[in-house]
Amino acid sequence: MPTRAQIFKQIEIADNFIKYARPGGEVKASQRAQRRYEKAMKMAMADADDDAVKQIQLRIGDLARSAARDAEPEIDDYEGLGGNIQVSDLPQHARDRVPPGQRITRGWPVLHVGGVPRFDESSWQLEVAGEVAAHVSLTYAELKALPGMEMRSDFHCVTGWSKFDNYWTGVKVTTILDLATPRKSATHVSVGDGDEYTANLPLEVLLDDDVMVAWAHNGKDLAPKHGFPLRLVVPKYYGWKSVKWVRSFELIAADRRGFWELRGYHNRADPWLEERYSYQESR
Ligand SMILES: Nc1nc2c(c(=O)[nH]1)N[C@H]1C(S)=C(S)[C@@H](COP(=O)(O)O)O[C@H]1N2
Ligand SMILES: [Mo]
Repeated sequence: MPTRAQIFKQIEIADNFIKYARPGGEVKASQRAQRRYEKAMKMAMADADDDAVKQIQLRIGDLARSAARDAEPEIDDYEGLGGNIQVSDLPQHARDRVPPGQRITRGWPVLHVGGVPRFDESSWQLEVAGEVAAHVSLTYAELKALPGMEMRSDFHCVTGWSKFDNYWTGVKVTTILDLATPRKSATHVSVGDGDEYTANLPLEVLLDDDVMVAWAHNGKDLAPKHGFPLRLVVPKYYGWKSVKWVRSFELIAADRRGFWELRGYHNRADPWLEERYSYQESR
């Protein structure tokens, strides 16, 4: 019987075909990915592993939709990679900052599903809704008038790259959630980009003082592909929790898996524990 790790190895290979497709090579990459997903599907079915079957189905569905959208090149625009730095070449104090299985990138990869949304300030709003005493809706000007801050943090993507020393400018998420006064019943938050991307986090994680929404990085406005006009930054977890183009915080009374969490990634996503895949959750 195939193990979950073997099934997810196939999924990882498939994902990488898509993520690292060369411009013009998207069709071939998605055919290769399709074959790997099918292989993973056979393995999952042989194991009668219903969770894995559902997760793989979602990914095959994504593949079909992105083909229908004419293979959005933004699925992977691997900009300015500038080479990786070997962990062994880092001084000891910096080595201690690299979670297991990660490598350091000099550039800043761009990673997301779908296209980059256009920013229209006149219709843009940031919503705090759900289990709150007062529904809050902020315009961009109102957001920027809140007490701001700058914070330095490291960023770790589940696909293996880490980017050190990011200076983010923005507002702490607590400042925003406080405006809405979370109800006692609120335990989790579904953070959304206003389209189909969401990530779930425990409320207490979002209330940590290293969690913020940011509009600038290293002193410059974020590029649209990195999340302008606003992105979430959750340094303690893998990058998929740091929702770009963030538009909503929905406070909920129970946990609800987000986009990647439904597709087989770990619900919590602590890079120091290498919580990459959902099959690790039962450990
Ligand atoms: N709205 C949205 N936010 C997203 C994603 C996405 O697909 N859509 N991808 C996530 C993933 S997997 C990572 S690693 C980071 C990447 O941020 P970057 O492109 O600025 O490096 O964004 C996260 N935020
Ligand atoms: Mo990621």
